Amino acid sequence: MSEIVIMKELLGENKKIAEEMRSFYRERGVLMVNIMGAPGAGKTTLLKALIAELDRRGVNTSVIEGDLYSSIDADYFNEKGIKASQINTCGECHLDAAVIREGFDKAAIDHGICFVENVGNLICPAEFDLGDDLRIVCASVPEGDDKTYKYIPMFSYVDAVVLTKCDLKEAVGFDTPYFTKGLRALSEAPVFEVSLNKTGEEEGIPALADYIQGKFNEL
Ligand SMILES: Nc1nc2c(ncn2[C@@H]2O[C@H](COP(=O)(O)OP(=O)(O)O)[C@@H](O)[C@H]2O)c(=O)[nH]1
Ligand SMILES: [Mg+2]
Repeated sequence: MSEIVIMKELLGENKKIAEEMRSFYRERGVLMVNIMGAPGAGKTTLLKALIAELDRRGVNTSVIEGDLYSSIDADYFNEKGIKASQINTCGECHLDAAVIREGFDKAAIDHGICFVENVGNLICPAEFDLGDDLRIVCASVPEGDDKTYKYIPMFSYVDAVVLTKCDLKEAVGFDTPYFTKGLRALSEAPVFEVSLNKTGEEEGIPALADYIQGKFNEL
């Protein structure tokens, strides 16, 4: 069982802590990647595939898992030999920079990529700087193609969008140009289309890994 960090309160000075921590992560050669998205958007599934791909490429990774309760996801990564810590927010709808500092203590690496899986929510996480370098939102196809019109702060905040569950596009009638048009009104963030279904077919992971590894190499 992973050790769990309980998020007791939100600190008002979040931005200040985030800036301090960004410098700290930089000094250690760590790229902090904040993965956001609705519950069930495919964040954990994406992280599993992405980390396996980066591992094959020899890139050092760790994970900070944010969930309301449970340590299932951190346990999975620890069992795979990936350093992972679990933050339980006990009802809070987002993570903040101070709690990520604690999570990093338990999943500390040097010269690598630390992924944060934020709490499933398209609203609050866009307001809290975690001291991260790269902000990615997972938008899953079954959620609908209108989300870029409805969650404006989130889609304005992110550096990249991962369109997950693309294998379901036809089944749910997802209109990709409509989704992208909404995004382009807010941002030039690149869109990565990914499919990771249970039949084992994987699409889109190498391109996303190239993008993230490129950001790491720029540090
Ligand atoms: N069909 C399909 N299902 C997916 C895909 N990615 C994730 N899922 C499923 O979606 C559900 C939620 O995924 P999960 O990674 O736990 O979402 P999270 O809550 O955002 O971390 C699980 O049942 C996954 O197997 C995908 O690309 N295609
Ligand atoms: Mg998850």
